[in-house]
Amino acid sequence: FLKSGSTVGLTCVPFSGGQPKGGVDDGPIEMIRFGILDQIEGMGYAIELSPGMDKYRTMRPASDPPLGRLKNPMYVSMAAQRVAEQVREHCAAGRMAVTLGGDHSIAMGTLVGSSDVYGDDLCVVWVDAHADINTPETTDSGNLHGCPLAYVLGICAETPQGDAPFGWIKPGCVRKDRLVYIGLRDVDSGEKMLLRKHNIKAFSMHDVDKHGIGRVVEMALDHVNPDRSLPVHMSFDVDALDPSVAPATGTPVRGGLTFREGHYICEAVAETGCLVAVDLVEVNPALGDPESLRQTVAVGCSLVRCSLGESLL
Ligand code: Z70
Ligand code: MN
Ligand code: MN
Ligand code: MN
Repeated sequence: FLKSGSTVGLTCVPFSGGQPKGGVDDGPIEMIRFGILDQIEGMGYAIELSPGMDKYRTMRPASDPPLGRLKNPMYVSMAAQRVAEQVREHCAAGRMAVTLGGDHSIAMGTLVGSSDVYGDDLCVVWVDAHADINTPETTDSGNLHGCPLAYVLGICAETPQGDAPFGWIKPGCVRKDRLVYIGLRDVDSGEKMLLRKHNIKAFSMHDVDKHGIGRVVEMALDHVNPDRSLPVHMSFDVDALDPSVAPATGTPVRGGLTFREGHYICEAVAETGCLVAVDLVEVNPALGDPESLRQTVAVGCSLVRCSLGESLL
């Protein structure tokens, strides 16, 4: 899909409205301070940066009452809709769409953007401790970063319409049989029911222990993309990594991917040549001491570089 030596379409999304902790909105700026732009250019890519990243902070509506349990529904919807436009433009121009979050609710936008261009060929590899597939009916927390997949898969009990929050999302723009998870270990009971009901493939940390990361990535890609012929969007939540590797994140869960396992996933997906979009989300520089921050920002940048093929010889 994309030629090597091509352009990265970078979208920075300083957004924290999908969950209650401040600081995750500073994820992108900390990754830029750490040198992600120079690092990507140093690999031989040109960068086309989406304009107006400050708008994500200022577009918060004055009034945004909960919708059932859902918190900040209009803010999350508006921000994700803008992400969708920016990612769509990068994909349509044939750029590798790289999106830096921000909390994981922004993936509603990245997935709508990429699927608008690649259609239902699009495969999604979701790397996360969490399944992020709660519907408005199943969510306990009301935090929308736990819900992005429910909207794009179109599995909410009622499909939002028109100007209502999330009414702009085409339900089913991501196919259930083209989604696969790696790294799960903190899945709500309602989410487990949804995964079973919709027959969605998931490789938990148990599977990583049992088969090893090499087999797990191979099985995951075999499920969504057996001929390695379809475009792949990887959405990487840094909390998939063990908290000893990525401590500065809002919901650390012990027993996660090692440094190498996380990087292996990115390398193996890059190696297929099918990658068209990458999200790197949930880096929260406000959580923990300066060394935790540095370590987490550094690993986030490193995962992005590996996804762009840094370690391929
Ligand atoms: C829980 C919820 C979540 C990330 C926490 C947690 C979701 N299932 N996602 N941290 N990144 O609130 O829906
Ligand atoms: Mn701040
Ligand atoms: Mn998570
Ligand atoms: Mn997530």
